[in-house]
Order: sequence, then C-alpha cells, then structure tokens
Amino acid sequence: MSSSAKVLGGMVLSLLLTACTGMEMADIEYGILGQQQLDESCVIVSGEHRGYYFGINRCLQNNELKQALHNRIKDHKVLPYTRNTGSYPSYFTKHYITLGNFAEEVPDRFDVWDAYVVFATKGANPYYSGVNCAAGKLLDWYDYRCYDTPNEIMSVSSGGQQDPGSADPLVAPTPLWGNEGVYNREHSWPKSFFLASSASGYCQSKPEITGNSDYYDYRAFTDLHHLIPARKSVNETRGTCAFGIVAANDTHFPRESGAKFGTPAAMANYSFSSIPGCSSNKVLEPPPELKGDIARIYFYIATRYYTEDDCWKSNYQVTKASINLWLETVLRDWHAADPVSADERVRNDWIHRIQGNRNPFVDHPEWINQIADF
Ligand SMILES: [Ca+2]
Repeated sequence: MSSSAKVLGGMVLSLLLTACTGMEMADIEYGILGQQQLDESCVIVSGEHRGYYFGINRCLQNNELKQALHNRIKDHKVLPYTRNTGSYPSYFTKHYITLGNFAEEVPDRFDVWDAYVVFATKGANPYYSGVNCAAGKLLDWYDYRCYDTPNEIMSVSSGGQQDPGSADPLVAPTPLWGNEGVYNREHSWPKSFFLASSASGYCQSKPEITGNSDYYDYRAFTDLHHLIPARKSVNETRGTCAFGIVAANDTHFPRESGAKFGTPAAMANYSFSSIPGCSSNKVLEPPPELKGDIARIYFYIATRYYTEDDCWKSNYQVTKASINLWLETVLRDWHAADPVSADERVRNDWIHRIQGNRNPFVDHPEWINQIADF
C-alpha cells in the first residue's frame, strides 16, 4: 500500500472508530489510535479480551503505551469500603449475578467485603501449590489459611478487619502472635502512599467509600485490583514495609506458604540502612506462586493512576504512582518467574465485572516488556 493510501486508510478507520466508539481526539493523541495504527499488525490485538482492548495500538512503547492503557482502564466504578448497616440480604449471590453487563450500576450495598465473597464463591482464589481453598473459602495471600466466607462477612461489624470464626487452615496453624484469626482487606500498595493531609487533587474525604474522613485517593482506597485478603497480624506487621527479597527471616516466618518477612537481601539499586515508614526495616517476600501476581498488581496501579497521582506520596519505594527502580527490578524478576495463572485470570474477570476495568498485564503480560519504566 502506498503511503498516501495508508494515510487515507488510517483517516477512514479513525473516523469510523470515532463514530462507533465515541472516542475523542484526545484518545487518538494518546495513542489509542496513533499513527502506527496504519500498520494493521499494530491495530489487531490478539489474545484475551480483544474487545476490551479494541483500538489499542499494541506497537506503542513506554509512556505512550502506558498512557493508552491508562485511558482504557481509568474511571473505574468505585465501590464503598464497608457498607454493612442493616441486615444483609440472604440472596447475596444475586448481588453480582445481577450485575449483568459491565456498564450496569453496582448495587449500593455491594462493598469490598462482597467482592471477597465473589472471589471465594467463584473460585478466584490464587492457587498455591498443594493448597486450594474449598468452594466458598477465601485464601489468605500471605499464609496457608482458608477463611470461612460469606457467613462471617454477613455479620461483619468492624470496618477494617474480619474475624473468620472457624478459620480452616489446611496446614495446622501454629498461633504465634496476636490477631491470629482476623483477616483484613490489605492494600498491597500501602494506603498511606495516597493519603493527603488535606483535600487536594484526587485525594478527598469520602467516608461513604473509605469508611473514615481522612483524605485518601478514594478511588485507590477500594480498588479491588490491589486489595488482597491477608491475616491481620501479618498486615499490621508489614505496615508500609516494601515487598522485597528476604535475607534473614523474621522469627515469625517463613510460614508454610513460603512467605517471608525479614531483613532485606542485597537487591540491585537498593541501599537503605533505615527504611522510612517501616519501623522494622524489613521487607515482605510473598509466596512464590504470588510473586508474579503482586508484580502485575503494582504495574496495574502505576498505569491506572499514571498522570492522576498529584496528591500521592513519594518515598523509597515509589515516586507517587511510579515504582522506584530497585523495587521495579525485583517486581520484573517476579513477573518473569511466576507467569499469569488461570486463577489470576478468573480474579481479573470478576474484578472487571464488579468495578468495570481490567488489569491489562494479566491479559497481555507481553506489554510489561514494552514499558521500560513503571
Ligand atoms: Ca501466580
């Protein structure tokens, strides 16, 4: 095809797509329909969920690709963190089944705990080799424990933790410390990283969503992609400590899952004798089967909130919504060592149904290598 024919073809395609999808010129500028789309191999996205990514120019690189993906996954439906007043309907399963198409409004009562119910009842528990929670059970991401759900969720009375009652560890627990039986909605990207001292930018007080009156980025506060079930004691011990590679285990770890918490090993570009915001000066190394999941969650956050992080914090781990080099190096290694699994895709599908956006790096892990800097 001659270059003039390509340009003409591209213009026609752009007009058609604009007419069909309502995409604006800004989208085109950001690479959803860039000049490289004139090469058909860049337009056609193969693989999972091509409809969701329709129009993404897969030949883009670095910030152009990150911006194009951001434009596609932004503006997700923000769930309340806790909505537990009044009696819980016995027909809870209808809550998500009636979601129907993705554009349908999530029922008012559907909160993050309900999403946990969905993960448990729909088998979206990430797989540990040798441990798979029975149907209706929720897997702790850092530990070998399967929590009962949804009954305890239906009676939840605290906004930040859940007592699983008859917790059902497949490996006999050895209670080592307090709060052994309570689990949390763990912000794997610590929530204090998007906590502001006053309302500014995207950080606003939204108590109906966050459950308190602090000035969080309320969208990230309940973003299901990075919220993971974790035992309260582990969550609190981690605090804002980074994910990383452990050299010497803490006395509480390793647990049977292979998760570790302890003194950091030597990591490329990592040189911190004292870790701000992490009083124990330690790092958390997830179980091997979840290292890639955690990595792809971080790449999602860095993309979802790209250019929308004005009120976010910077520290030794992150620069607002960007991941600092040493941590990104670790996460890329983990991504390579633990490829996307079927359970990870199931979880992504359900989050899509609930909040309307996807983690593109679960669907297209090859895009991670096209972005040099998250
Ligand atoms: Ca995995």
